[in-house]
Amino acid sequence: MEVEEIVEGILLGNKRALARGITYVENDFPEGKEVMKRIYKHTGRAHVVGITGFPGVGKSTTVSKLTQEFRKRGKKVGIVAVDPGSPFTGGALLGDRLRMDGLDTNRQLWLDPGVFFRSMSSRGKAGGLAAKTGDVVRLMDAFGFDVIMVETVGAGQSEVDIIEVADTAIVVLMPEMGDDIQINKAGILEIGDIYVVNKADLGGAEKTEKWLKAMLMMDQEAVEILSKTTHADEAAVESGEIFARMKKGKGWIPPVIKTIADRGEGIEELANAIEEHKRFMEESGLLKERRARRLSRELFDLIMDEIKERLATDESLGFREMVDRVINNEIDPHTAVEQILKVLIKENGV
Ligand SMILES: Nc1nc2c(ncn2[C@@H]2O[C@H](COP(=O)(O)OP(=O)(O)OP(=O)(O)O)[C@@H](O)[C@H]2O)c(=O)[nH]1
Ligand SMILES: [Mg+2]
Repeated sequence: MEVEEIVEGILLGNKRALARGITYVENDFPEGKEVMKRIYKHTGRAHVVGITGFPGVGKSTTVSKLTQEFRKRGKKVGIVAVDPGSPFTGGALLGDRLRMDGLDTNRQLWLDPGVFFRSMSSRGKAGGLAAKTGDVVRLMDAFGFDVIMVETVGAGQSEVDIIEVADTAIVVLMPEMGDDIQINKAGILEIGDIYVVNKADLGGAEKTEKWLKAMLMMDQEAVEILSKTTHADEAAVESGEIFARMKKGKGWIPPVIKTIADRGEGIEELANAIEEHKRFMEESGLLKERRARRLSRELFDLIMDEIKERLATDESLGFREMVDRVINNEIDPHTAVEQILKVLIKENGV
């Protein structure tokens, strides 16, 4: 398929073109970059939802049920699963999960023009994975999905990066994970816009819920609001009403939602919370802000990558010679950098 055909196909809602475009991007084909350039102005409409959490907590099950819920609400849903399914946790591949839930990835799913699923392996591409995921999301966005969900295992930095492609970040936990310091270490308490305590049928969900709420309350803004409430508000804290009140203030206090994903319990409430967060982000102007921050970081990374690539491949820039001169104490690193930058800038006639 030619670039032109792929771009037109994507804009017309042709899934084969979309799949091909994703393959090009995933494999770093030059055509991938070309496709990305041309579809860019058709992006920015979809709401991107990231779903992360430790292996086996029920992310795929949640994504699958949310897909059904959003379809009921008339929304078209694109799904990206990054490194889905860890065999040791009993986690199923997201594709299998969708199939089990009646959203057959091979038949029904392909017949339903409103759903598209794609998985990406994270093996061997730790560095560029977040950028690639971002591009795949953009292709789906240009295609016309209303909601794009990205599932990723939240256990390290690259996953935290991936969650940053999201307009709404959901962290899925399960009971008895509450006091686990791993959660703090993974930075998970900073990234969530919505928290889900799944597997509520296992018991102990309330404890985890309370712990989470307490941790999330430590947010400075929340402390301020709380300091103005009296002890008579304790009941309001318990019932969650105080959170609703806080949300009406400046900030967003991440709600904590209990679910039993495999039975679909709590999924409607979760979908509501996602829509509520979307509204909040739009109305407060924070969506624009978040996206702007993301884009400036992306541009910065792309520029750095390009410079590194040029220094490594374009011998006329004299990077290797400069390294040798530094090794031989002929020149200091700072002066070397200044001289290389001069060459780089001159080369482009700036
Ligand atoms: N008891 C119980 N089990 C659940 C619930 N939701 C999902 N599970 C089960 O938990 C296991 C893992 O579910 P997945 O949805 O594959 O979890 P995951 O987080 O996507 O797993 P990875 O992708 O491997 O990290 C499966 O056996 C599910 O059937 C729930 O609410 N309660
Ligand atoms: Mg999964």
